[in-house]
Amino acid sequence: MKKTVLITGASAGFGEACARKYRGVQTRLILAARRLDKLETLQQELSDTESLVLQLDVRDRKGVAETLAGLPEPFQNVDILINNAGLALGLEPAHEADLDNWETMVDTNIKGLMYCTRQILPGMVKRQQGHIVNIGSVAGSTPYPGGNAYGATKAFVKQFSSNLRSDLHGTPIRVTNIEPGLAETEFSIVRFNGDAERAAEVYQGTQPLTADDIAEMVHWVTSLPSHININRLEVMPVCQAWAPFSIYRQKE
Ligand code: NDP
Ligand code: 8X3
Repeated sequence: MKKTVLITGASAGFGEACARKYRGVQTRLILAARRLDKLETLQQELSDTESLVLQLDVRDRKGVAETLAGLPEPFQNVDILINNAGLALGLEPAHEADLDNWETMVDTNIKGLMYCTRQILPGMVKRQQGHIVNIGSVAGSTPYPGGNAYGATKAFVKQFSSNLRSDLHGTPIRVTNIEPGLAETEFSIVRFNGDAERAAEVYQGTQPLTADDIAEMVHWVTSLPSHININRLEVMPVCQAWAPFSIYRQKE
């Protein structure tokens, strides 16, 4: 039976790679993001797959509710929701960070994810079928300088995912939080406000994860036998590990 897969943030990075991964006759794709031109180009590339593009800003509560409530046939029954839309803005320490950036990250990574989930979940419960895959981050568990509000939004995603599982206990609906580390996408270009040179430095001399790597994992967790729920999947490239504790020492 065909599965309907809704991907937020399908215009780039992980979301775009997920669309390619789910491509095929067994899938009906719903591709959502703000950049319609990118979605339409992707839709053309995936013309052998039934698909619908949605210009959607996940921060727009009313827009999300109306758009997702009004999905046309045969896209109404979402089987897999990939809550991927998200971003980091800035890397300044908290006392210098731009409060607007913090608000945008909260609005997108937390509130947008809640809006989409709240709209899609009742149908899944009614049909007793579904899988929600949230894209968290290692930043939701591991602090790093400048990660302040971004990491906190991903900590929300981690705990929200676990709490969804608690609420859905007794139903067959699955919830997974995928928590990637260093991965090269448009992520750092967005984080550094379009500064491609600074973004490139983040990955210099490394072999980061790719968007395809993450798509592979998203597809894997949703393809497992229905009695298996991967709760959290933390993944880093081999070149990345945790920092030691930083001890500040007073000068003699
Ligand atoms: P990209 O910048 O490549 O892609 C982000 C996607 O999110 C784009 O499609 C963008 O589309 C969409 N998006 C952003 N804001 C909104 C919005 N308000 N409404 C709808 N869509 C939006 O980054 P990644 O693919 O790397 O990021 C995807 C997710 O993975 C994010 O949640 C990110 O936090 C997370 N992540 C990324 C890691 C990395 O190192 N790359 C590691 C860990 C987690 P558009 O601009 O067209 O709206
Ligand atoms: C993205 C990974 O380490 O840049 O979530 O925060 S990191």
